[in-house]
Amino acid sequence: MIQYLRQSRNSCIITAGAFFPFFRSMYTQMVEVLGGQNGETAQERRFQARIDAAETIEAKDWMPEGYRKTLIRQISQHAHSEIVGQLPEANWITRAPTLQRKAILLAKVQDEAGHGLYLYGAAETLGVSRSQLVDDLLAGKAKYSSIFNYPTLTWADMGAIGWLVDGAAIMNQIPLCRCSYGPYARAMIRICKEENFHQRQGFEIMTILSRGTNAQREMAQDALNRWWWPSLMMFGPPDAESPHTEQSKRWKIKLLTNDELRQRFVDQTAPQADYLGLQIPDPALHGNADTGHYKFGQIDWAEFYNVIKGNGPCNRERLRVRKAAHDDGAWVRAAASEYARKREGLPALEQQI
Ligand code: FAQ
Repeated sequence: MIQYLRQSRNSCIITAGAFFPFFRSMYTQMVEVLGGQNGETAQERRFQARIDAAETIEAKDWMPEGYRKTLIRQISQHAHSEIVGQLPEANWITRAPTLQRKAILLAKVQDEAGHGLYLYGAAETLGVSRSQLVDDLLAGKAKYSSIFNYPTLTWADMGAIGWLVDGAAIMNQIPLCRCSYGPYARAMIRICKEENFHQRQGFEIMTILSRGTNAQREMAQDALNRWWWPSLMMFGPPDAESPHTEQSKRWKIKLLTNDELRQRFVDQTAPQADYLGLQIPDPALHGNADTGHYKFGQIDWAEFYNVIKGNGPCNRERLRVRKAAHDDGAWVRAAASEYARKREGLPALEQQI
């Protein structure tokens, strides 16, 4: 009915507007109030035009509520992934085979904490507090990447995580450096530089193991067997089952779809496995000379949905450890707040000098 009224009113005014400029301006004002044909308001259309023109949206700009909510959801899930993602690797810091390996792994795990902080900071620009986001994570209400719910059983898992998990993360995150929301895009630039180093250190661990003793080669193959399929799941459900992709692409919060990124990852990684002399655990995997892409087998989506519902091998353990770390850090947060409070009472440093 509303649509009918709009159409008949519009056709009437357009005819009159052709003769009288006054009617035309009145018509424009009406559209501002009534919204576009697909129910978008004029403000929303102007916003979409900015996105289409590749303008960057900043925190103080007007944005549709759905855009804000989608960003908060995605950025906070991403931040949680970085923080929870520290746990599987931290498990190996004390057991790294050499002092050098320990130092590298420690630096990597610290980098992940930094990534979490940049991302919580980017989410805060959208009007949500970090403590609220962290509470949601600890209460089990917020998602984080499925990949971090798998156990790290051997040292080769540190290689497989760097090579595959960081490799998948970079594949997904490089396009995000050009996403429409400025604070997120800028955080991603720095994160991607560090992820690149993470991926290389993982590939180097796999190279050393795959050229080592039989036992080391077997350990590397076993890690690849366990991490391959979960790494493909990191990109999210198939496009046909992804409720958010279409709108997120329109808003340029996502630049490529889940399936497009997954395909790029397989195309990049399969030759790397050949170089290592390791076998990707997928009998259906083969290069297709006509398309220039690798075809790969069926992903077990039932496993993916089970993991994101909280029933993966380590979901409960990850949240328990994260919560314990948060509780143990309460005195640090209290001390930092007290320090900040005391400093607020002091004149700025420049004035003191
Ligand atoms: N795990 O409609 P879509 C890293 C959820 S960082 C869990 O396709 P969307 C660094 C999704 O949230 C890794 N949940 O959703 C590192 C949604 O649930 P909701 C994290 C998943 O948002 C390395 C529902 O399924 N990276 O690894 C997953 O358009 C090593 C429907 O899905 C990012 O977060 C999943 N894998 O696309 C750290 C990158 N996939 O909210 C330590 C930014 C989907 O409706 C060590 N995020 N879901 O309840 C993104 O690009 C997107 O959010 C996707 C999902 C692609 C992850």
